[in-house]
Amino acid sequence: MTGLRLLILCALAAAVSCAPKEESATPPNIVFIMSDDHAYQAISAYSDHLMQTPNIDRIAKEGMLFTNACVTNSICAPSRAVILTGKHSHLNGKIDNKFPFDTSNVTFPQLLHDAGYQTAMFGKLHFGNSPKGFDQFKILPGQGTYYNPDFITKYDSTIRVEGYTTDLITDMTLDWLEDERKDDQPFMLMYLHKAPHREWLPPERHYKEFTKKTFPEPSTLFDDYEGRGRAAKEAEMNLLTHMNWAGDSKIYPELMDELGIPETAVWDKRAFEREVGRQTPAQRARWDAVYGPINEDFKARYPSMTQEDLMRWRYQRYMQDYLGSIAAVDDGVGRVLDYLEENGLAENTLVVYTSDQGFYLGEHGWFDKRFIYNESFKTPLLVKWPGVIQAGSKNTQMVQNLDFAQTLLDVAGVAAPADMQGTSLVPLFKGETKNFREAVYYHYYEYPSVHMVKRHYAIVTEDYKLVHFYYDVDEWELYDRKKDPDEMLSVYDDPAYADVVVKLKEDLAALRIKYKDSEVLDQQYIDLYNVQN
Ligand code: SGN
Ligand code: CA
Repeated sequence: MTGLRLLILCALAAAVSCAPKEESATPPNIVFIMSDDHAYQAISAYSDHLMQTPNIDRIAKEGMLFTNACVTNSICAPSRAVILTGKHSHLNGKIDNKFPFDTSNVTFPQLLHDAGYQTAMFGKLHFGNSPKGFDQFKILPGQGTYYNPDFITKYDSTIRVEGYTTDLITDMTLDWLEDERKDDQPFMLMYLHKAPHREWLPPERHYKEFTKKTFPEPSTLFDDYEGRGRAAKEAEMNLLTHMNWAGDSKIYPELMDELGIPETAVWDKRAFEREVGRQTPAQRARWDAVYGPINEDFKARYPSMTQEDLMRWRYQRYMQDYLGSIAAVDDGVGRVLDYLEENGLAENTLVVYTSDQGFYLGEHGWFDKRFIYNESFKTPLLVKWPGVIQAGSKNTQMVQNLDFAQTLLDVAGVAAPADMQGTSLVPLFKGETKNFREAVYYHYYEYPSVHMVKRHYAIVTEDYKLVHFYYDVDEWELYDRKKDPDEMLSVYDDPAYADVVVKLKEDLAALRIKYKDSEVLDQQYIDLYNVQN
């Protein structure tokens, strides 16, 4: 071999061995997309019986669909606190929507920022304080509104922007990518929708379309809550009896008076004004052109409607608005994915789509969340990461929102603090199939409060769910997840399950120790809650 040939070969070998090194030396960008109250039942990658979500589905087509992702505490701000801190609610302190978030918690965006990531957040945070570790943010105050919303900006001013919230959050996200993103830094972007949170208000293009549709009813719409304990019976989230007429079903307050329909909650009509009343006269006229005839039709039918008819009507009204507001989220996700592709960013960007928790779409006759029962315990999770996650893959492991912080730190090559309590999902992204974990721990606190879902903690395995409701009850429930996927019958007192109960109680006690939860903490949070309320 001549000297020259040897030189060329060496240079080639060096180039080849260098190539992967160089790639792994460029940390991937992260786009974390989260919506608020988006049920997995309303994502066509999971099931298309209600609607099509072609853009959200793209993430699963090009990446991985998690079919058993769940939360640790099914409510908005606590879920967000778990996601940011990688710690259960009882340790990060944000046990419910009312407690302020303790900003001395270390969050994963702060760590990514310290490690050289450019960071930005747009949309709903719901903490009562601004996020730390962000180069840029525009967030909705509290729950935010759908039409002509206010935003809190990084520089503490509040701006009011005309338009539809979901589209505005998307515009802000795209503007940041276009105008502020730096080429020489990886970025971590949190794109956080308010939709489809109550009161479920779609943009004009979608309310026109969705108010004409009829949706299949869930088999448990007329659940009578027999077979379970007091918690399910006493919860206040039934479509027929607890949904607001004006605020939720969009019956005009004047028509309620005319028909003699009382407010469901004392803030029923106020909720309508708060949202619908925010529109400009021109927006309102277009809204009335669609919702006016719905009110007329209801007025004509109401006198002859049975309770069953009313339940069915309210379910359809609910789905039309809820799913219509998701259609706009899907449009926005499509615009962001297109931007990444068109600007050469898609290849080195990990994209997550999730929700802060699941939601009831009429299952058990309910709306809202909070319970550990499936529809609110599970949450959508779709992740794409070109070159790492195999396109079109599915994962059935019990992963939790508790895992997100460590996962995203791992993706970026940043060490996670030892006191974070989740586990990185990166091995799962790479195709690891061995059992990820045996059981997950769950703890819900916000009671007594809106919807009246009792405090409970639980252990969930592939096969069972063992739940302890406490505070003003002391009741246990056990569900056989394989035999009773709709969770209609607690088998806690069934002698056939006596051994299962014993074993799961031991495992639950061990999980409480592992995650540093305890009866002492339960009581402390009850005392604190009572002081606050
Ligand atoms: C509001 C809603 C409730 C909802 C909570 C918490 N009522 O109070 O239905 O459970 O927020 O939601 S509303 O008519 O005022 O919207 S969360 O997503 O913030 O946890
Ligand atoms: Ca929520």
